[in-house]
Amino acid sequence: MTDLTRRTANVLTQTCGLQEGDYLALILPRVPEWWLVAVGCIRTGIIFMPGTTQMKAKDIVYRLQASKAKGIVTTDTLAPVVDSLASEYPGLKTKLLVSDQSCKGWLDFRSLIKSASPDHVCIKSKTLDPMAVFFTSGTSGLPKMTKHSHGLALRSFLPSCRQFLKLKTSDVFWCPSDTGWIMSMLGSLLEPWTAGSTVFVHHLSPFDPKNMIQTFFKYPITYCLAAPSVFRMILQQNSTSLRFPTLEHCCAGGEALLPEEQEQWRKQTGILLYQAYGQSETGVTCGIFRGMKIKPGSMGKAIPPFDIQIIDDKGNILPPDTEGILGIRIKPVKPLGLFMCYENDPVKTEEVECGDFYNTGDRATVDTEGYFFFLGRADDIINASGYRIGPSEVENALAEHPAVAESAVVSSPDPIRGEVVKAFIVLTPKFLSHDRDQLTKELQQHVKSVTAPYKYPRKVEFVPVLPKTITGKIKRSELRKKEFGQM
Ligand code: BCO
Repeated sequence: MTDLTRRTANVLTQTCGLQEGDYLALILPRVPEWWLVAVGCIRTGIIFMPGTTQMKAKDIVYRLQASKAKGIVTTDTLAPVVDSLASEYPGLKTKLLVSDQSCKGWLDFRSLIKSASPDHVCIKSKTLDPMAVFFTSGTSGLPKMTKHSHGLALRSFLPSCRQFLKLKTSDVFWCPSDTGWIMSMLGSLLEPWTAGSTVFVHHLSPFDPKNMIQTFFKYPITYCLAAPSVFRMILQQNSTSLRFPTLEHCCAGGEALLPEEQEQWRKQTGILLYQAYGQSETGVTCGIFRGMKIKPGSMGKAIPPFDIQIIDDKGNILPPDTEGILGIRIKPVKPLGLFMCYENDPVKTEEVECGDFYNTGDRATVDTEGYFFFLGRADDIINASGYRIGPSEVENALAEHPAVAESAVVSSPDPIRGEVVKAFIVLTPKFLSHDRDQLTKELQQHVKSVTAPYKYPRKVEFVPVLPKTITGKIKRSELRKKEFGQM
């Protein structure tokens, strides 16, 4: 890694001419080059922006424009998509291809690192210098650029943070999260790297829970950190045995986990399923530390240096066992590893400040022993199988289809994915007589083709009108409450 990331740093700065502070889109699947480019960027101060390979042209061009990216690293599948965006975003100074094939106008990363010099001196970055940007969905508008400093990486070295995963050098750690998410940055890179553990990587293309089961039997994996949906999907396979030979510890994060699911996992695998909580803005901030008593349904205790409190909408701390907003203290001192800001968006950055706290937008309670219990989102954001999805992103995609007069997208409960995206659609007159099943499939396919497919509405309901306020605003909360049987 030392040799290869030094070479990568030289490719990025010398061959590509990128400099400290430049933005680089990093859109790769689980291939070694993802690790090399991320660490190469850390060495050089180039700000990298991981993104899922599920992204479509619209998602990519938005990210390039919003960040004014100077470079991109991607695969031969996405290279033609990037080329098709040249007129919309002419600012790319460098395009690096990770492939065994060549592509006109693209630099061949694999051959460049072979010939690059293995000597490189890291920049003297400061803790609070920018390191990476993760795009994260909001209730409205396009995804926000969540900017993180080098503090995100340094946090993994803190003894207090190490207490959470308690990784050992003998651990073989598998975090199957997509390389576009902060969970992968922590679980596949920063945490095992700083602890000296072995990282286990599987291409997982496509994701198949049967394949995951076989992998646990075949390789000496000791530790797995994944979204609860992954563990649920494994349980759903009705395998004859889930007694994995080397697996010792499992932790679920990214979405809510039910006590029944924890119990089912324990019964079938003989291993406890721990919980963690975090966001793109925060990394993992709360969790059941390895060896700590599990309280069913709890996502654990605050991981120092994070001071987490349940607050009201003015930032006042609420007493134990009272429902409120999950707040992370940012004043007088912002904890190491919390995001710096939403880049180019001081208004949204300020909006999430609530007194002395960062308002996570999540509702929760805390008991007298400091265990937190997740209750749900305070806004319209959907968390489907660990993906944070903004309703307007899906509504905008639907609006491009001629059958859709208007739509409202909300979260709906699902036994496997926790929540799924549901679209309530008012049809245009021309499509009123169309076959509804056929139309549902067509609209789902349409969303998959214009934006990252994980956002597509798995449930669709055609309605004559949408509930609205007197000022004409769609009442998503009313629809959501109906889905969850609260009305
Ligand atoms: O289910 P369908 O087949 O109808 O559709 C799926 C895919 O087949 C499809 N798709 C994928 N790539 C495509 C494509 N379609 C067209 N073109 C392509 N290139 O789109 C749908 C994608 O949905 P999915 O990703 O949920 O699919 P899947 O395979 O069922 O995966 C299940 C999970 C559980 C593996 C997946 O949902 C997942 O990885 N979830 C976890 C997400 C995660 O890691 N979240 C953490 C975020 S960071 C965070 O929360 C902070 C915590 C510290």
